[in-house]
Amino acid sequence: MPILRPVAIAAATLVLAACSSTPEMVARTPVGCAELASSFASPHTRITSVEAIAQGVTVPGMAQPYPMPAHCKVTGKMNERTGVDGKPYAIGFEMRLPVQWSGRFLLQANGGADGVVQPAFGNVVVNGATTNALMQGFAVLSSDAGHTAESGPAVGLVGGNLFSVDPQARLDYGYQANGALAPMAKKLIATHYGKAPKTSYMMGCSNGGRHAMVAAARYADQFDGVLAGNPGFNLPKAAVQHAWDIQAFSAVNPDIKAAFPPDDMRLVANAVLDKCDALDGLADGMVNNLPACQKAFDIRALQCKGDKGAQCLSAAQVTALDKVFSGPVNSKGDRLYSDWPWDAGVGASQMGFGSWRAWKLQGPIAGVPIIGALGAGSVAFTFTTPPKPVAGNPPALIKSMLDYNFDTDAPKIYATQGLFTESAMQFMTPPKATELADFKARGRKMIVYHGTSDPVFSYNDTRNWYEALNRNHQGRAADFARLFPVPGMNHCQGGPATEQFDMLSALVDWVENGKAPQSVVATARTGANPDVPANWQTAGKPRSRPLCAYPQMATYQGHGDINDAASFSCR
Ligand SMILES: [Ca+2]
Repeated sequence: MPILRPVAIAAATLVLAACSSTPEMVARTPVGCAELASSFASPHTRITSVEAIAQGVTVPGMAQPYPMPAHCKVTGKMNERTGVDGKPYAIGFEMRLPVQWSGRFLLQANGGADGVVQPAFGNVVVNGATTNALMQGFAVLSSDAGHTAESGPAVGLVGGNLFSVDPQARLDYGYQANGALAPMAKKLIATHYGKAPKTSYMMGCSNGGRHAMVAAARYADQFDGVLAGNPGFNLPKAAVQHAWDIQAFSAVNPDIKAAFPPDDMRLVANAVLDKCDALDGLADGMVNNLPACQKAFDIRALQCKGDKGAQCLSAAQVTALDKVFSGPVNSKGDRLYSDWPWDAGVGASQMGFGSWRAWKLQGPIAGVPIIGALGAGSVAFTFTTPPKPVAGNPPALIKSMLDYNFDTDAPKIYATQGLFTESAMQFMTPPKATELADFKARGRKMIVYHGTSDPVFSYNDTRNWYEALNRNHQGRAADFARLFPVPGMNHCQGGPATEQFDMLSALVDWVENGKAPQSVVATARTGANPDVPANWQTAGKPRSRPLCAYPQMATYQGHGDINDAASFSCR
């Protein structure tokens, strides 16, 4: 079937003369959904299915069963090959192309160890989203980042990381999959709609936030705007912290979940509120003045004078938390990752994949903290060079963390060997992240948000990155990059927080209308998020707050409903 009719070629030539678009991105005769399977051609790319989906599909996890608009769903594979382990590899992807297209493209970066093509709806928050990119008319792409997660009893809890014995799969996971996907997706858009996207975006949280920051550093030519949530931009270093935490908690009790029962972590959270809540001018259960809080709060004040009781912590518990929040060091005292802020969200115990408790102390799988399951597997297979395989059962994973040596094992995140030509720090982290010279020169825009009670990636690490970026740009980083701390939020979701927001629209407004965001209104999922206190509402309307661009913070104006964002300003 011909893709280009003569008249279309003439039109394409005219467009080529008028602008600098690459030949494959110029206007063409649109190719319908059904025809894409046979008509779309791109190097090393195979379309495996196309499906026209009628309006009305709903997406799990959203605040309501919003109907998705009619769209064309395309699935495919890029760069199919056999790995050094003899297994088949490819960059699996899915693209959803709405009938009513806004002219925008979004690369939805997924999280965790990737390995699954999550549906390409472009949800802007993990849970309770009230909108998504597909609803807003974006063409959305999602991928598995170049490998397929393995499952089953034989691989246990490390199936998501087995890909890492293959050097190319590591590079794809780190950055190369997105580098291959973006131009292909734009070509697919140009084929289907007859014109290239007018603007392109990348969005993700957690490891997806890392993907987004890596794209800002490596692929500034591809994306006009980047939205990075709770970004694991130093993921291998954060993984070293996993071992540090497991060792600290195990010193209190070898059964980590028993080291800090939920009541003890709530005690810590309440003590933080006692010292810090009012420092921002309003005792409302939220710590907006995080810097002042760090000076005011001292975990040692919680230590029992005598026996352990309900209102104090044992000496071993205080030592462990102090160690965890100070961050890992080697025997010379060199800092191996970051310190962490004391905040009101550390008592969050929602047993999903976002909460402080689930990551650090007691996860949803076999009661093992996620840092000891997913985290230990990543350390062993993905961030250590050469890989140091570990069995996928909880005792073996925990033991690998207990045996981890901060003098001899931690340096392996910087190691290369043989076919592994890039270290974990090289393939996972954004190069020259505190410079972003190309990104800025091209006029790109970036929004980063980060829950201040994130248990996986320290908010302090992100704040320090932003401070360094700001120094390197003579105090004017805000011209192109802004950081929005989310008080109390845990890992991309959850916690006693207003964690329902649409940063994507704010980013679009900045990129396309030049309107730099000072604040973004966020809402608490009162009633739906169990970490949100019941009184965070007024007459049934849930609490809202402005999220403020760092270093500003939401400040009560002294009058008006304390559950209404309109009573606050960013100062
Ligand atoms: Ca407060």
